[in-house]
Amino acid sequence: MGILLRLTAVLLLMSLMCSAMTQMSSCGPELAALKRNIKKLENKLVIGAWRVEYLTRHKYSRPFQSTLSNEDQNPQMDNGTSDSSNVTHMNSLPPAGSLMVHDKDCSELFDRLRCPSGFYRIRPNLHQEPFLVYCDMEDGGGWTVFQKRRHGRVDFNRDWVDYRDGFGDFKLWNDEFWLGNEHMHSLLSEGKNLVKIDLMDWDGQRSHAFYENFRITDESDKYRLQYGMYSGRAGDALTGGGGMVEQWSSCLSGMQFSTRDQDNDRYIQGSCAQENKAGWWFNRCHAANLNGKFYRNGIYTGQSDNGVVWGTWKGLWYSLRHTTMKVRPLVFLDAMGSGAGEM
Ligand SMILES: [Ca+2]
Repeated sequence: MGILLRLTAVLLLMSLMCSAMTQMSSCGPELAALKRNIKKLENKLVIGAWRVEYLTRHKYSRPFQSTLSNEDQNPQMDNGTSDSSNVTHMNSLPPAGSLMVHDKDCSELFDRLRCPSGFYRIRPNLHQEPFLVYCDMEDGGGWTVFQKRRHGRVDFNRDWVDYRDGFGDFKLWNDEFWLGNEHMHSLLSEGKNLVKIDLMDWDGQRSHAFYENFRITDESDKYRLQYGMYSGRAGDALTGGGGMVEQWSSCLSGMQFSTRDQDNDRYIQGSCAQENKAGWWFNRCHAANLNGKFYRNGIYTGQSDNGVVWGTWKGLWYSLRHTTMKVRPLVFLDAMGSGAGEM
C-alpha cells in the first residue's frame, strides 16, 4: 500500500512538471500516459484498501451492523484505542461491497479456500446484497448455519419483522441467532439441498436429523415450509412423529410461518406462536420447535410445551441445550469424502 502511495505521489509530481513544460514544449502524449497510469494506480489503491478492510473484518469476525452498534453503544470508546481506530478506518473506506464476495454459500467457500469455521459474507443470488453467515467448516465442512441456540441469552420470542430480517449475535462461534426468513428463502432456493439439524441435551448427548430439499416460500406466502425425505437418529419431529393423530396436529410440512404478531397456524382457538413463545412453522401446534423458550437443565413444566423441543428424541417436556440448523448442497464431496457429514 505504501509503495502505491509513493508511486502515485511521484507520478503526480511528474505530471505537474510536465503540465508546466507543455507551455514551452509538446509533451501531450506523455502527459496523457501519465494520467492513465495515475488512474490505474488510484483504482488499485481503492481495491487494495477494500481488501484490507475485508481481511480485517474476517480476522476479527466483525459484522457490519455489530461494529456500528457497538460504537453507538460505547461512544466513549473513540479514544484512539486499536479497537475504535479500526472502526474509524473501516467507516471511512469507499463502498466496494460486492468486489470480494465470490461465494453463494459456505460450501462454495469451503471448496475454494478450505477455510476454518467462522463468519463470512455470502451472496446466494446476484440480485441480492451479500450478507453475513456462520459457516460450519467442521462436520465435513461447507455448512451454512441459519439457526443456533447455545446459552439462552438471545430472546427468540419476537415479531414478524425480526424473524423476517434476522436477529441475534453474529460475532463469536457460540453466538445465538436466526439468519432471517428472507435470507433463508434465497439460501434454500438454490438447487437440491440437505439440511442437518444438530441437537444436544443437558447431559452432553448429541443427536441429529437430516432433511432433503428443505425450502421456504417467500413472504407473500408467509415463508411456507416444504421438505423432502427424512433420515437420522433424532426422529422425524417436523412431521410429528408416528401416528396419524400426531401428524394431523403437528406435521409442519406445508405450514406457514407464524410469530406472536402474525397467526398463520391451524389452531383455531388461539395462537401457537404466542403459546410457545417463538416464531416457527406451526400446525395445531407442533412436535418440534427449536425457537422455543430456553429452559436450563432440560426437564421443565409450564402451561404449554413451549421449550426448545424435538419431541421424537426427548419428548415435548424436555428443553434442549444446543441446537443448530444448517444447509449445504445435497451433492457435496466433504472433507471426509462421504458427502453426508457426521452420521
Ligand atoms: Ca391460530
